Amino acid sequence: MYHLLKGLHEHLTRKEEFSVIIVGLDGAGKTTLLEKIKTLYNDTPGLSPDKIAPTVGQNTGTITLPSTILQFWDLGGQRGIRNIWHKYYDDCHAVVYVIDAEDRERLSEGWEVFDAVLSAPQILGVPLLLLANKQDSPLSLSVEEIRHDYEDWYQRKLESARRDARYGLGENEISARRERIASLDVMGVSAIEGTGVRAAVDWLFIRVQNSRREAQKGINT
Ligand SMILES: Nc1nc2c(ncn2[C@@H]2O[C@H](COP(=O)(O)OP(=O)(O)OP(=O)(O)O)[C@@H](O)[C@H]2O)c(=O)[nH]1
Ligand SMILES: [Mg+2]
Repeated sequence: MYHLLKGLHEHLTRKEEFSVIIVGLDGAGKTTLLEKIKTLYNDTPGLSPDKIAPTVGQNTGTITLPSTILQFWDLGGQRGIRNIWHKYYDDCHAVVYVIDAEDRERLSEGWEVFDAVLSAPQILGVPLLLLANKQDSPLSLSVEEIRHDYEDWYQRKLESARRDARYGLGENEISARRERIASLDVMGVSAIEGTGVRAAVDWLFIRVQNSRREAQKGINT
């Protein structure tokens, strides 16, 4: 009887685990964000910003929410390390792309890399959140400006692809991409100050739960 009750209790209190990858250019603030998430949600605080060095490889962190464990994988963003990101795509339940909203000179590079993430087939149906980081800086673009900048960049890319038919995108790919852009959620955060970070984690929590339900519906129908 004890074992039966213990098993039942374990079943009822079992927490589901979801993996979230955090990607973006080097210097975007991914590790600062992860450490802030740890500080906000765990008893043991994460590293303070002055202790954070550029990431070579990955950092991980786990937080516990009602009936859910979110495991974060913060992947290094330097050019030479980006080619390992795809190894994490198959097993992730959500993707966070961090853009440095303060660094106008690197926005195009940031969109180039974002575009490659968006078009990875393994994460087509996976919730994707774009975070415009460094909102504490008066030089940063706002969420609206970041969204427009990305849309402008994408239009320019489409136009140059049309001019050069060799690199043209298929119509199906264009419309799939358009849908994804239209439904893209963009949120503003300051990883240093923590502003907007709880809202971003709430978004992830809701979206991983929903996509799990969608997947279950798919299995049951
Ligand atoms: N003003 C401001 N600076 C930030 C913020 N978040 C990060 N930074 C700074 O941006 C720099 C890079 O931060 P990291 O967290 O190391 O960036 P990263 O994306 O992990 O970089 P890689 O590990 O190289 O991929 C550091 O100097 C941080 O202090 C923020 O919200 N506001
Ligand atoms: Mg880092």
